[in-house]
Amino acid sequence: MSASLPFPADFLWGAATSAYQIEGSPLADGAGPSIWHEFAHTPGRTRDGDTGDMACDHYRRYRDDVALMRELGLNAYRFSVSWSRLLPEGRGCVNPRGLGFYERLVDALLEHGIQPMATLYHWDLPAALDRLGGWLNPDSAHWFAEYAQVLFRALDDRVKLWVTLNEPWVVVDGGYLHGVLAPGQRNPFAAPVAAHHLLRAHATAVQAYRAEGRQRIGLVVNLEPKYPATETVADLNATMRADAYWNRYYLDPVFLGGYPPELPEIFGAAWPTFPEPDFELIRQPLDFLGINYYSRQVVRHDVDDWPLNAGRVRQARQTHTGLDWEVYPQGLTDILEWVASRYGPLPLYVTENGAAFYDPPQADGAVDDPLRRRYLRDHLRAARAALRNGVDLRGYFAWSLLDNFEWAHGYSQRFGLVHVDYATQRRTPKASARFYADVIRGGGGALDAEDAGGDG
Ligand code: IFM
Repeated sequence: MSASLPFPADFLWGAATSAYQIEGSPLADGAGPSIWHEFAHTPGRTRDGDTGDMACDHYRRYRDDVALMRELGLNAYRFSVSWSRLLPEGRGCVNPRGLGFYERLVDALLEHGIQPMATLYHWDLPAALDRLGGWLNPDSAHWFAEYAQVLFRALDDRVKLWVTLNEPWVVVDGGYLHGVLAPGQRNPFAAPVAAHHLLRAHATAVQAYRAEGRQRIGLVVNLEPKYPATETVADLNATMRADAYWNRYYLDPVFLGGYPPELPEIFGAAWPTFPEPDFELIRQPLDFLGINYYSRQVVRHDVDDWPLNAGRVRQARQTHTGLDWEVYPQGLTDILEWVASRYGPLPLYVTENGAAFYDPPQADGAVDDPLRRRYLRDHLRAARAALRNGVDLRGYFAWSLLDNFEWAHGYSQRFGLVHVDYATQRRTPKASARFYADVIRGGGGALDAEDAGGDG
């Protein structure tokens, strides 16, 4: 394939969001609270006390948002389902009004020729289940499969791509180890247990899907390639540890049947022994893998650091996003190729990729975001390079369709292709959205145009 050849004709050009980050109305129509509702309402947990109470008001404006997707030419949309809208107590009685919202959303997408990719868990565990121990409770796998079954039965005739979990690494690292995300625990002994139960939950839902689902199901992980700062043995070892913790922790058990050997060393006394049969369960064959890619890490051994942080970031300070994440498109090519070679040829999707930059509306209301536009261009080129090198890449989902609630950062970080004025809920496609629409219309050809990406 030459540099200028377009993407495959059936390539999915999408954008992604998640329930708590955009929907608003978290308790509407009989929904139960999620851990994120409770966390955001706890003083001091999010920037400026921001919550998802209103967010992008997507729960009430979803039809307009779907029309906007159509206007931009998207042929796919990745969203997540709020577990506690469907099952207010996390299990037991189904709330038909909660389910009805997702049925109407999926129908609206299909009416507009947009393929839905539905994620079952994007961090918003029902608070009722957290009170029973949440992901630390071994029963969580069964709670999750029961919830998944409700969705499979209702929507498998219309949803062709299902995702069990979004970024289990973040759920555990932020929610159970460092306490910066819901449910806010800081406990190295809890973290590996939560991780293991998430993997069991993923696998149990896949098993349930195989029993009655007819389409395709996969997992989404966040990956960040690790590069040693120097070739010294200490830096190389630190890089291996960082890679095990970030990139192999969830994929090795799913595809290879066991945890990376570095993990017991990293967790020390906090690393438990897991029942052997669990590994057979966890290794369920998947139809695809979704990769969320944002940045890379350059690793240097740091002797004073606790092992989990050994090899903390020493970035070459070039371009960075609003969250201080280095912009490094080559890392996307590298990670896609690494996954394909380590875990075998399987269909891949870039299920999230994007950048937080703040670009306020101009006097005429337009929003110009040259850095995001360039980020998008360069990462799409990087994805295409992986395709050209033989990676079975089936689609790309920009994060995010809309500016939204960026978890503990509240509304201070804007990742959207579309600007949201939170006071009026007015949506304004940014220049990056228009650029993406051009790219989609031309099957990728616009990536090679002279002025692609707004360098100037
Ligand atoms: O906003 C998040 C999303 O919920 C999960 N992946 C990373 C995004 C940017 O931080």
